[in-house]
Amino acid sequence: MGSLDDTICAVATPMGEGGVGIVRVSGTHALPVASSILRLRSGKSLEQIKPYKLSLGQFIWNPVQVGKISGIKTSSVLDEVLVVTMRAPRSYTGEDVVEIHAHGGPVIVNAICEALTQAGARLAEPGEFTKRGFLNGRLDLTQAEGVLDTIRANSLQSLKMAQEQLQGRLSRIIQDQRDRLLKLVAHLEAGMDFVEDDIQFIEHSELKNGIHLVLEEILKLVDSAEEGRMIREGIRTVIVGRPNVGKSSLLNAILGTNRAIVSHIPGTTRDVLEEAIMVEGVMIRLFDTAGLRETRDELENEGMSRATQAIDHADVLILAFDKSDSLNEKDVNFIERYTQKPCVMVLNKSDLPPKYSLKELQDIVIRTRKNSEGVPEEEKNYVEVSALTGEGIDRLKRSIKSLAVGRQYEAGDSVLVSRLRHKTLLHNAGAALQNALRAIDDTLSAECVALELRIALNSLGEIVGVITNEDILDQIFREFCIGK
Ligand SMILES: Nc1nc2c(ncn2[C@@H]2O[C@H](COP(=O)(O)OP(=O)(O)OP(=O)(O)O)[C@@H](O)[C@H]2O)c(=O)[nH]1
Ligand SMILES: [Mg+2]
Repeated sequence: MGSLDDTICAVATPMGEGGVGIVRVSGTHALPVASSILRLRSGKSLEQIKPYKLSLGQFIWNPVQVGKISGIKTSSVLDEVLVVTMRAPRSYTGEDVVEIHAHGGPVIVNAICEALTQAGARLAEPGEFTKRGFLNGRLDLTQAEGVLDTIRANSLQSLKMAQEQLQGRLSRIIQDQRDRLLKLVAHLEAGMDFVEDDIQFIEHSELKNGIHLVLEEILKLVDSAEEGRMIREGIRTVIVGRPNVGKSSLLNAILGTNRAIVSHIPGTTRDVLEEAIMVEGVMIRLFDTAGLRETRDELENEGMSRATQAIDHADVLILAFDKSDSLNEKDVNFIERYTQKPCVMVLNKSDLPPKYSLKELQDIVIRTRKNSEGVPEEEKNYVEVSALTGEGIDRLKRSIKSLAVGRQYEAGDSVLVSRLRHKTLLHNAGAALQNALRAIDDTLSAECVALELRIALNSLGEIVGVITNEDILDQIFREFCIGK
């Protein structure tokens, strides 16, 4: 990515027709560069107007600058615009920034960018504004990622989580743990200089206590990562069951549309169908799959192999049963195979005379799973529904959501980690701290303990970006759009 000395510009709003199109300019020369293509109604230059206040003006097509391309020979007004300046360091990038609010048409915003580049700016790369904000200390790396997650949020809960990250809740926890560790390392390393005199700057018990406290916080964050990921990406929920139990009918009933083909012929569904719904602000990604049975039908077998792949990647399974058809050996096998993941047991066709009760199914599940370490049985994980009449469908939706996303987060008192990058680095930090504790127990030298603490410190530093390199930054900012 280009140097910080350049003045950059880009269209900040999506390309296409709209009420407004915003072009952003940032850098040391942002004001003079933008001034040269604008004429303000007040007659003032951008340097003279009050920052953070909108001013009315015109975008002037200056033939000296861009006439070569357009063929227009005389100076002409191409749009009426509103302009705002933000002065360094009190701007998103930490530099002087100008925003030009024009009408939202691709020709207008592109012409403004073209004129700006003729006047000395350069087109920004994806994420370059945010990267400058990071390099100028306006936000740390987790906050920059929070910006991206805010833009990409697919549900209200994922937006809330992204905003918490942007506001620095995760950063603060990480920084607090780094500060604690830095103090411990400082004591430890001070003691290393006086090892001959047998002077200890920190007692073993105090050192261990301190490490335990940090480790506890880190493990809490690692534990939250699954839930965080599901809130960010949506809960992958796969409907599984024997043919004809009503899986596709369930998908349709949950969506409230006629999305999947339904028929009385077993083996109707072949491809995996995906649709999304929102439940209490969380996105549920629903997958309908082919019914599972033994068959020689080539296409059906392909469907089942796709179903199996979907099951492998699922966060939650909806195990669908037909309550109007007796349970048999196959259902028991089925339960054995698929209840290792969090699942909601759905007894469909509750509008028809039942062949067994919910309690009977529950007993089979408990018997089948007694030696497994699956998710504990809970009443709420069993739902009787009728895909035909819609009875029980709302309860089913809430069950899926509450199985994946805990109440703790919704109560607003815990911070969730949602990115694999953070989880991996936290995991590394935790492992180093555990090594440090072992080194103390094995009475290894202070150097060994300090080394592990330094590894943990580096991992935590990488999360917030205190420690970083160009590759990591490029990887993170590449994900952004141009103009952000
Ligand atoms: N009475 C009643 N019939 C239902 C209900 N749900 C589904 N059916 C019927 O059951 C039959 C099978 O439904 P599907 O939704 O195609 O079943 P499926 O599990 O997707 O079947 P495959 O795709 O073949 O695996 C159809 O005739 C549906 O109309 C229900 O709640 N009540
Ligand atoms: Mg089907």
